[in-house]
Amino acid sequence: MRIDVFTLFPEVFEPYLNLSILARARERGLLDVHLYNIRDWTTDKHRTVDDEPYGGGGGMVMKPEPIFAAVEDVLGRPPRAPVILMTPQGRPFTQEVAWQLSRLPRIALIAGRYEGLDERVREHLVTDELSIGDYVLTGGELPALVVIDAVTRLLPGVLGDPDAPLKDSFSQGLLEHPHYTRPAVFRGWSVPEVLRSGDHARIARWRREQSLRRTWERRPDLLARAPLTPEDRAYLATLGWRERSKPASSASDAEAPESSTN
Ligand code: 9D3
Repeated sequence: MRIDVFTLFPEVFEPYLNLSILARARERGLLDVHLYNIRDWTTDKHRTVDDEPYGGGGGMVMKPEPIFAAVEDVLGRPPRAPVILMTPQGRPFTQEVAWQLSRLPRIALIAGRYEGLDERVREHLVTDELSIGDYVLTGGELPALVVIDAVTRLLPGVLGDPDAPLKDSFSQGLLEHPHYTRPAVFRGWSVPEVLRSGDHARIARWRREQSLRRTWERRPDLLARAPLTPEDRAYLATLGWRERSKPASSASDAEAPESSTN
């Protein structure tokens, strides 16, 4: 997969892209990231990328010309791949969106700065807009890295176990069960006996129940969409969960769990 990134701060991306799984994916040719500095497409002496907003008010707005020039130079005119703008107003970036993007041969990401960019970029260049969540960052660079990271680990061959991404908690629709490693006792805190029992059926059941319990306690909104077996439902019922009718719902209208001990 090829990802072209358009940014005013390409140097922000390099250290992270050169680490661990992303570095290996790049070395192996599974991921081909190209970083472009939008400022390189300015034509004035001061390399101006922003200007005051029409209509007044504070802040600065990214000028359209260098962004159009950069993207069209690299992707053609019209661009021959999706052009995705990272913006707080975008549609939510989820694991499902990551899967969809991972199936594309090429995408372009625009990371904005300042109060935003000229609306004509959105209207006539951008094909999709993504947000990574409801909090305010100083720019689109970290969101672009988040997208690259989440998408790359889904590319065929990137992870050792080809089924690993399918087992991810968000692909399963539930939060993960607890994990333990040696030592069996640390500061007097023991690893749950079941995990050392060697009884794989019992271990699988325990993990499933922990996963269901955690999801119910922390993210009850996820349960409405998760694929649940009759056994799952029976276990959840013992925790106080009741099957709800499912409107096209959001996190805020899911029923909260009782506060509980572990
Ligand atoms: C002053 C009004 N702000 C809107 C909330 C303007 C504004 C703030 C911060 C415009 C851009 C930004 C920088 N953020 C991003 O570019 C961004 C972002 C984010 O801040 N949160 C979650 N996802 C994203 S994707 C891009």
